[in-house]
Amino acid sequence: MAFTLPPLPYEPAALEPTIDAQTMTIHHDKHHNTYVTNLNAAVQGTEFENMEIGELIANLDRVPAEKRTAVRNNGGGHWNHSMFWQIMGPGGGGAPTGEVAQAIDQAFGSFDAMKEQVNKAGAGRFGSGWAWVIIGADGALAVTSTPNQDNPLMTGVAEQTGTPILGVDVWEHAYYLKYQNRRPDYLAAWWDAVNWDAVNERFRQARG
Ligand code: MN3
Repeated sequence: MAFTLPPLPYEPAALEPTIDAQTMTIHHDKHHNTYVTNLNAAVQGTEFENMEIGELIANLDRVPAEKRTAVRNNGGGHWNHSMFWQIMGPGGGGAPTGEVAQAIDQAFGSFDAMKEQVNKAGAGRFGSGWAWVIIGADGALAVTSTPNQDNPLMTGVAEQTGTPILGVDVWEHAYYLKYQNRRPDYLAAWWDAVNWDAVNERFRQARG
């Protein structure tokens, strides 16, 4: 069984004006699709093609050395983007809701304080990567960042290990058509697209 590209859960224009339709279409149909294609090429005919993607990227040490980089980059890309589409949505933004709102206040003092940390992590990530809010080893929310398509589930690879409940793509392909070199502007605007119901669902699932 091969990994498959999940459909965008809304129209490509649904996140405008925060993210333009052309960026969404290229990002999903081309970039994410390429990660899926390359991941499948790497794991075809191995036991790894039947693993759940989160389990696969959390166990890169089990992948043979000659395939590990391909699985790390493309498996990470597949997981990261599958999450990214889900935690955004039309009519998103505003203040966090539900249980995650309380956890944010506990960990960071306020939503604004958390946003500032995430935006700083994203703006400070040299080159391409992601900024994340994770449930860390101590069970509390924390902000971290990874290069390339690395993911906090990756042991010994990610800057900090944990379960992401939210992540923002800071590769240029995520924002360049609309924001050009202004990554901080993209990050500041991005929160208007966040689907807090979806983030709450991830938070609940991660806590078990
Ligand atoms: Mn991307």
